[in-house]
Amino acid sequence: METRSQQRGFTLLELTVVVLIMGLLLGSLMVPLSAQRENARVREAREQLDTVRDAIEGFALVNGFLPCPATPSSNGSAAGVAGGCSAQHGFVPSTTLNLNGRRNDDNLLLDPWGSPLRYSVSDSDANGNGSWDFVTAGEMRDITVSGLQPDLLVCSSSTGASASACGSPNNTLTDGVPMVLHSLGSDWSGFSSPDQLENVGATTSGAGAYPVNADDVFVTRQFNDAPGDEFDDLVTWMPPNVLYGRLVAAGHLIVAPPAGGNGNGNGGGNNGNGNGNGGGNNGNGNGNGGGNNGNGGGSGNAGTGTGNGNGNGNGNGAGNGNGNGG
Ligand SMILES: [Ca+2]
Ligand SMILES: [Ca+2]
Ligand SMILES: [Ca+2]
Repeated sequence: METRSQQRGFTLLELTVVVLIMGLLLGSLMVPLSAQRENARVREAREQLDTVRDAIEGFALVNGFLPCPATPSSNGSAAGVAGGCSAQHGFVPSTTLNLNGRRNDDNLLLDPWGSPLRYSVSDSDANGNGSWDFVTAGEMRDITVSGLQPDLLVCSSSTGASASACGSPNNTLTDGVPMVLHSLGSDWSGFSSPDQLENVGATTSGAGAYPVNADDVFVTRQFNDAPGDEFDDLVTWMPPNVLYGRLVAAGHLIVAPPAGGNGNGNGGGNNGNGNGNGGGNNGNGNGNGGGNNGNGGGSGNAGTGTGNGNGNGNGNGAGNGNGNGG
């Protein structure tokens, strides 16, 4: 007798819950095709940025420095000039990196939305010799890990940021990186939010006109499609310690300057003597030349830890000394 009540059907509440769950499931299957396509483009762009970053790292492992950005007139090649790059902010040097992919008439590698991928490098000159440290052969090795000062910054907002700082620690995503890669996303042809404008602050000269960054600061944050606060840029970068670690392993970079070296030279003639001492952090050299009117000079090379000394005596005596610190 009492078993009939246990065989009852669903209550109205239970049916309502079932219908609700089915509705949610159907709704999730009915994501508009355009949204699915857009999600696929975002995934494709992220993979593309990763591939380009790997290629740039590979270039650095072979050469010991980063490639310069391409410009609209460099046909996809790294646009280097004496002492640096023709532009700090430009485009992926896809020809130099042998990258495959769709390109435009200026031979610039395009993202899935048809806009050239942006690429920027640090123009820091920590040793003050007038050459950009990260793109000049041998500079990173001379300066060493302890002296390099990459100057590109990625912030979580443009609010409070200056041309060379994020403004506060909690607005700072990176504290100086050697390179940044960047896709303008689907709204590349028109946008107005300050955070997206921070990523493009100028127009390149040359064969085409594409906006590129104008200072050291980039922004990345959550996607948002609210007009005026919209953000769909994709920004990635190479953490300096990742780059340094791999370059050290490859023998292109050392962690700190070597200990100083000593050089001694002795010249003949009347009494020519030269002595040189090279320091690591602060190179010093001393040379002494004997003879009737001896002259001595010396120099030390910080970074390489080498010293050179030269002594000259006027009785045709000359001395040269070279020392290497290790
Ligand atoms: Ca330099
Ligand atoms: Ca955008
Ligand atoms: Ca900027």
